Amino acid sequence: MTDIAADIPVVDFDPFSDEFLTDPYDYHRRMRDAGPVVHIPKYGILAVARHAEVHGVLNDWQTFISSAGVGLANFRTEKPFRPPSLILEADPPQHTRSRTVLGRILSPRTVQQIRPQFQAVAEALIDRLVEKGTIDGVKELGEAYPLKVFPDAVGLTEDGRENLLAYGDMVFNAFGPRNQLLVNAAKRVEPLTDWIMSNCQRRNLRPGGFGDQIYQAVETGELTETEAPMLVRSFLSAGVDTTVNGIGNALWCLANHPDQWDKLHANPALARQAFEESLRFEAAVQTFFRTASRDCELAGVPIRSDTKVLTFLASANRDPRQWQDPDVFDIERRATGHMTFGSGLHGCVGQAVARLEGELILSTLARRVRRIEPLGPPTRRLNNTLRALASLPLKLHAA
Ligand code: HEM
Ligand code: OVM
Repeated sequence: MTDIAADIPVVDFDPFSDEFLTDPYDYHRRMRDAGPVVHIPKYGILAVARHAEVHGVLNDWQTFISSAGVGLANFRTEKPFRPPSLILEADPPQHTRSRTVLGRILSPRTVQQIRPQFQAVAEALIDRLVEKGTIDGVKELGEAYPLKVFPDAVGLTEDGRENLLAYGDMVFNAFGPRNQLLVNAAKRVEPLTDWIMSNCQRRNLRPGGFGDQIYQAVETGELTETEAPMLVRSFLSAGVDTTVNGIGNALWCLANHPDQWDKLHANPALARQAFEESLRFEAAVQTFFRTASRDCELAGVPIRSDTKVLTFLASANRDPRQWQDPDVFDIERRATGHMTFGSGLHGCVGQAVARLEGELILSTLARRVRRIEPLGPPTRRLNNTLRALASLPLKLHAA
């Protein structure tokens, strides 16, 4: 642990406790109001919860690095639970090598190409669910859709795809402390590691898919043989649980704000904006860490080299210093500038794919469903990083 100046405002709660994770918003407000940088003694870390400082930290990658890990663990002193990601947990120049390839594979042109297929699956799935009427919005829509379209696009075989959910749950829990959430997730995922790594091998990836395209970068000399499977692993780690919860949270927002649903139903062209506002309002990814690479200052606050800094993306999204009426869910507001995809060098490389999935689910629902009725309260799935639902009982009223 590094020494932290005594005059930095202290907040004495645990951002990875069940109470905090269940309902973080009041804690977020207290952190924002305490100061631009706060001290969380429980973990010997600093944190930023205002939009300006979250943005500032994420856009200064030389001072606030990722290669010491973007979770609580400091890779300089603690062994990572798995070999570090070559993109997420890397700084330039390694980051640049990886990002160039993944950025090209997930380019706007690719997204245009996959759109018809992603749309057809959304329509077939939603037709079936509307006919059924009563559904679990998490299992049957939030999970079912990404679990079909994303592995198809990567080029995975059919069997075992549900393993991606448990793996993602583990990866995102592992950014937090070794609490009970992580211990439980680790137990579930232990038998799946072999499946994951074997699905990162070229022989198991359909020619032409995102996974195979990573291996094509080995042929051109951009990547090495050992880098390729590790970057496929990044897709399998980051590409499913994120959109599952992005879609699940959007359904939850819309089911609970019938006036906003009515607007979307009247004008399905608002689907993209509605998904963006849901990402702001209920951020699927709540937090990421950085590590100070040198003694520095942030908003006038001195920070020692090697200090872990926790960025509260979800809190930046509701900072009244940045947003008008931040606690109002309004699908017609300009929600861009939210921090749910991060910002700067590491800003989500998959965000165009994520937006495509969200848009297609919401526009298809808007056209086929008159009303989304919540049937009782949802249940939460607590995760150290993700804002996730376990179930969301809904009745879909056909249009
Ligand atoms: C990076 C969120 C979907 C792949 C990130 C970061 C965030 C994020 C916050 C930045 C991490 C940091 O700064 O340390 C989300 C959310 C998603 C989503 C909320 C869905 C709603 C996806 C998808 C893919 C993906 C669909 C894959 C196709 C990645 C990768 C990185 C990343 C590989 C690392 C980028 C880098 O370090 O340069 N994502 N993501 N994400 N995301 Fe996403
Ligand atoms: C990766 C990775 C894992 C989890 C999340 C993520 C949000 C990336 O393995 O590169 O981005």
